[in-house]
Amino acid sequence: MKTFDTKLLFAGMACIFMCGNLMAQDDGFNLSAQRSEDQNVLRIPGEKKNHAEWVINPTPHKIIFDKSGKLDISTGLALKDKQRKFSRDLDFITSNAKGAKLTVDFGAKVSAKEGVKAVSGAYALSIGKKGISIIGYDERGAFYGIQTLRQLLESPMAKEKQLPYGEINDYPDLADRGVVEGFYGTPWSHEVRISLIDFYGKFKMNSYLYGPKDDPYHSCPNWRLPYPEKEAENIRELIEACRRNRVDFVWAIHPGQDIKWNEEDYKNLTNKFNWMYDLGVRHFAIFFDDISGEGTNPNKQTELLNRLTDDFVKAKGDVSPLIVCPTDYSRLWANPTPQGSLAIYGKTLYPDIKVFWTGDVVCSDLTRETLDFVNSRIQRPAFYWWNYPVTDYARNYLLQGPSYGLDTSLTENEVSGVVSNPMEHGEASKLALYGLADYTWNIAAYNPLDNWERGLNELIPEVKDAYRTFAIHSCDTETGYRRDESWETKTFRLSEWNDKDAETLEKEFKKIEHTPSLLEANCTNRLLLEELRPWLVEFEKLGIRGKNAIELARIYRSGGNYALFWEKYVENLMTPEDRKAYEAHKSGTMKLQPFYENAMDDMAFGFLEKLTGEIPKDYKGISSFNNSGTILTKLMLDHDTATYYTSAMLQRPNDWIGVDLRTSREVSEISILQGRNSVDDVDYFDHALLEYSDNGKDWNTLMDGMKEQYIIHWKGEPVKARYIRLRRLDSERKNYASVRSFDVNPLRPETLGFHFTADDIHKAMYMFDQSLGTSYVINKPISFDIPTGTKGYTILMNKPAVPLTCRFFNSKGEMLSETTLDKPFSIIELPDKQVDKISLEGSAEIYEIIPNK
Ligand code: 14T
Repeated sequence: MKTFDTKLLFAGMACIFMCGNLMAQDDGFNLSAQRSEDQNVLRIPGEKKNHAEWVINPTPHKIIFDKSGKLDISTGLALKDKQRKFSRDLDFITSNAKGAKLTVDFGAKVSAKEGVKAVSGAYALSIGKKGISIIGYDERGAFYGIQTLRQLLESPMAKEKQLPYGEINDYPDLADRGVVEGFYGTPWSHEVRISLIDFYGKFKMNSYLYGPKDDPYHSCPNWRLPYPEKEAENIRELIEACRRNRVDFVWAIHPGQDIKWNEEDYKNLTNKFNWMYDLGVRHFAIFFDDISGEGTNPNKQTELLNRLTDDFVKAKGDVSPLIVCPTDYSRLWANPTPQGSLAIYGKTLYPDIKVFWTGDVVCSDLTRETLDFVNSRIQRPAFYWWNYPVTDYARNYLLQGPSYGLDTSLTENEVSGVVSNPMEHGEASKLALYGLADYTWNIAAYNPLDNWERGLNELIPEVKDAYRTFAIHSCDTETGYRRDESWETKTFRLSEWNDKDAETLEKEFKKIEHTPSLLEANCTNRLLLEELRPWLVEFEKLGIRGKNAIELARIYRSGGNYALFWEKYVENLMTPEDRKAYEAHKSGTMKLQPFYENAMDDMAFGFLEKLTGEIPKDYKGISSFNNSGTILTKLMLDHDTATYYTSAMLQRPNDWIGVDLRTSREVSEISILQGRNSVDDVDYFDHALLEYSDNGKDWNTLMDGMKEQYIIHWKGEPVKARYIRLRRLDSERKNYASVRSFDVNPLRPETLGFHFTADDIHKAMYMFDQSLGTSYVINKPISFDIPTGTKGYTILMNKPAVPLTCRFFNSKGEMLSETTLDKPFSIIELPDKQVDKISLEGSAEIYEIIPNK
């Protein structure tokens, strides 16, 4: 499998003229940082409805039930399948020649009589004295009528096997509705693909575009070669599954990275198309996304598509018009001028060829504005490629939120169709697809929140509530295409504590803790459960630590028992392994984890303040970017230069990144590491100013006009400041901004004021830094001199793996006595004799050694 990052290079190339800089790094360079998803989190429109009567997805255009009578179907139905097409589709019905009649028919003529709209997929369904009739405009329409009937029979109102008399008249708003398997990463398994195709049919989606980036026979290097027999057989089966579900199987080719515009490659392409035709493919697409070089030439692209239309599509006679994804598929880097490729497409491409568009950025909302932009250039309504719920750029998230961000005033005049590009987790993508199916069918009636509620019930009816709990807290991407999350949960800072809110939140955390086992025990969709599992494991842990944080806050607030508080506090900290595991499968990033982090930090801060009587020395990251309220800023304060805070959005004039020292302090030294490295990174302010402020309003300059400086160091006459920041000055640069470390008054062993020894004194000094955000793991003995006036020490550590032996020495180096420390909260009282030095031996993680005066 190719990895996303290397593949992404091409997309980055495409955006060079937009980003205005060359990306110098190649090895392992993460191009996803070039993306520009805007960081606004919009609320979810719509509201939950009461579905006591019926649930039909997608929402029908016209549905009327009358109270004049009911049709009894308890004895079964007598089927009249006039054109003998649907026997396999009606297996949900008990057949009985003496039961009420069920007629199924289709065709332009019969359907016109019933007032059915003349578009593919339209149908009328009526229930009356004479039985049930389903009339489709075409076969697909009748099939959809059957889907509606099935859902009606599963609805609450059919419980007693009595259907009220009524009429449904229904049709799709858009001609193309469905899915593009277009992501980077492990392509879907055959089993999941089949399960998804059944899902498309059930919910009236009619397009499945096959284009997984990591299928070598779709893309480079093997696009010229026929599929090996096993893969070919699978494709035949997919086509058959699509046929059963009246879905168009569209096979896409991605030849652009190494295509030569010569006769030989033209032949290679038609050969491949012919092989695919022989497997049964009748719908074709060509993707020119994420490529560089010769292949991007729009004149050659359109020439190829037109020629293929003449020589292949028209020659075959039963092949649909082609679909193309241009290299300029997003406004982010599309050349808007009349010379740009979109305009060239508009001028030269045959009008029936459909053209993809992803919106203003790669993952973005479907808006009228973005369609106005593209349609006026390509001279046709665009085919929208919605990059949701795809997570190939953020694989540690599972997107389980509502499908929203789709303008409900659009029509087929602006958008010819919409397909979703899902996650590599196909089953877990169904929730989002349930929404897209609804939107594309009945745009004006689309209610994202209600659709989501219904979708949960469709996917895991056995334990809908548990799935809901998981899903509502697993929506956002943190820095990608932002989605609202945990919208029913109220979190708070410790300073805003009230018992009622705390109890409610505690209940939610408990619910979260129990959600995974409920799903494991009850969810019957094995494939779905397998996809969710790694996230469920982390979700349970999140529930536990959140619940514990609240319990801990009660102890903290009661103020008394320091030892108990500290013991429980360290127990509830995440270890580096915990963090790594959570990082790989994240949920609750918008509210729950930040609650945990903030609550733990706030308590640590307050606790240390109580113990020392001084304001602790740790500080907070702040910035002009709207992710600065999150815990991401911690990554520049963790004394680990491998991790960094990133704006995750393009830098703009006057953007800044800095710290809040929580109180006014004397500042005499500042050390900043910008960028993700100091060699050739692009994510930094290449023209910057260092400034400070005591009130957050009036700023004074410390260093001005710094150009292309990753490493920033200031040392000088102390200034009084609470806020320090690095501000962007005029620059052409439009990348993200990242900071690896932002150190104010950096601590040094020699400035601590006493002598100490340890195997790594640069890390060991964090035992004396008046911050609980840092710690040191001792396995080898350490020792430190005791400043005069010290009466003893409080040691804050985790439960020692090997109890610490604490030895006291006099100035001659003679040992006076020793004692054992085995509690996380340990107090050392100095013996009466003249003690000069202490040594500690054992094994523990020490957060802080606090002198008691
Ligand atoms: F074809 C396009 F419409 C498209 O969206 N192409 C890719 C797609 O395969 C991928 O799944 C999607 C989401 O990550 O984004 C496109 O790929 C990109 C785009 C970038 F801006 C990959 C890296 C980028 F930096």
